[in-house]
Amino acid sequence: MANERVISIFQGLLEKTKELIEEKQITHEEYREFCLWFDELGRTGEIPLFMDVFFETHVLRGMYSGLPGTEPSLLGPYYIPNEPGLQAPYTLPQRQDEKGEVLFFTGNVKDIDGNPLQKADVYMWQADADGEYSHFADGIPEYNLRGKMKTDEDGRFTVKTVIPAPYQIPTGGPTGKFLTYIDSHPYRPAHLHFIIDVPGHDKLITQVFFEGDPWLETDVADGVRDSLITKLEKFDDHTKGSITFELRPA
Ligand code: MBD
Ligand code: FE
Repeated sequence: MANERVISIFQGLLEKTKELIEEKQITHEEYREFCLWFDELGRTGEIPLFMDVFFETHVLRGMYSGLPGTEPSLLGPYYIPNEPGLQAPYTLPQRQDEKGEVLFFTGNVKDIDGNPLQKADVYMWQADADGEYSHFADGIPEYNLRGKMKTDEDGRFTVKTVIPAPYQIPTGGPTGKFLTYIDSHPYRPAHLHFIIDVPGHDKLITQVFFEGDPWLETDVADGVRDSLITKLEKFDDHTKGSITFELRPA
């Protein structure tokens, strides 16, 4: 990043913060309390969580508003690189007794003119049926419910997984405490995470949500976009869902 840009952004941040402190006449006691809370945010490792919950959506709105193609959504704090490459027919790595309803999810990857994009790299990760992510909760195997796939000759992939539960921000930590202070609930609607990467196109980082989820309207991280909501179809022993991803030219 150019030095001037760093300077201009950091100066803006400082100016607005200083102004706010004086405008709200923040008390010395409030200031001291904030310092302790901020320190706790760092010590508990929740800075990435707090940032993505409160600010990432605004970065995306600034970058992508009005552009054609599938809307990006939050990368969030829980992506882990080097996920296992899976072989078709795809099943996300899961425990033998993995809880939750079986979901067959199909993604159709296209360019903005509707042409299928073959051999796109598709990275997927999600919470389990308890709303927990592997690598961030105890007792879940490495790379559980995480994997890398490729689209077929029709620009499509289908993966067998389980329906994730809505995600709850840990309520005991500083981010959860902050949500209590501001009278906000700690939930994100259930979602699947995707990164779709194919040469010649803008890498798409997005999420897919499910119609009828109780937290769609009030997602604490404000990551929901209408075009990213899919309607699940229930069958006797499984559920199906699908969405079309349209990638912009690079
Ligand atoms: C999540 O699972 C998530 O996707 C985001 C953006 C923030 C917090 C938790
Ligand atoms: Fe998530």
